[in-house]
Amino acid sequence: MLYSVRMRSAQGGAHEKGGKHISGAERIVADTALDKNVLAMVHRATSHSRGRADFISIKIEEIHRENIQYHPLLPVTFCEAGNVQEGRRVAQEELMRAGVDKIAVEKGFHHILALKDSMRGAMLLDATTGERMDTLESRGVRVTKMDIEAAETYEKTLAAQGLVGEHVREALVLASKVASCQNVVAELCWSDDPYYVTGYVGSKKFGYQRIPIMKERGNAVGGRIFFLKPDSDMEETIKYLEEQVVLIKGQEERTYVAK
Ligand code: WAQ
Ligand code: MG
Repeated sequence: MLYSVRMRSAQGGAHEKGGKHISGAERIVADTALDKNVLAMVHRATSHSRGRADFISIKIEEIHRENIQYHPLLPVTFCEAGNVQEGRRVAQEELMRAGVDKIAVEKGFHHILALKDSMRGAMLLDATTGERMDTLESRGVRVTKMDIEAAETYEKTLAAQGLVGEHVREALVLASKVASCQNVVAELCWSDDPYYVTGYVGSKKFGYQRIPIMKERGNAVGGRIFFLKPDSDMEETIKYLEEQVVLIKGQEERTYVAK
């Protein structure tokens, strides 16, 4: 039996009561691994670099196999950047190459850089104008109900590329689900963990473009933007991102290229 397990944690009370977002996690796990995963999430919320959570919500739902969609893992490209400015320039170029208009890219950066504190989800922006399309304000859209199909092989393949740790493990799966959404043109992300400065641009066209530095160390504001085709149906898009169960199939035979 499979379960979707998701966690969100905050400090100063629940998110909806104004608490500060600390961390979140989403997994699909076998019943035999449920307790282990739930414990790991509790541990994560109470010992996070963004602070100790005093509110933790964990939701566990059984998954029915007939509702699962399978999508491919995005290939990873390693981009080069020596400082924040270079990293952001690379990200801007990659977003435009993936089909996001310049004005929307600029507004996208502005949206993240204007945040006083991180959101718990992502902003949905029109890829041609940069206008916000969702109405979820500081909550944003939280992508859930996804995981990698074969975790052990995946983690080994990542490790062989020097990609270790939860951040990349989870971000690549999330980016693969997001890229599988028909209405998504590209994604921009960097972490809200103060000491994790790596980010990426994701798209179905060009995969996961990993950018080594997107913000200064110590900065606890990060974010995610999904750039959408202009006429995207909001209800359908949000439903896919938040509700559709997706398992990502690893592609061990893929070559990983340095750029
Ligand atoms: N759905 C939508 N947005 C999310 C989700 C989610 N499930 N999880 C996080 N976010 C948003 C939210 O606004 C966070 O503040 C922001 O993204 C950053 O989240 O080495 O760690 O979990 O290749 O801190 C990318 C690079 C790491 C990994 C990203 O994001 C690598 C990361 P974090
Ligand atoms: Mg984080």
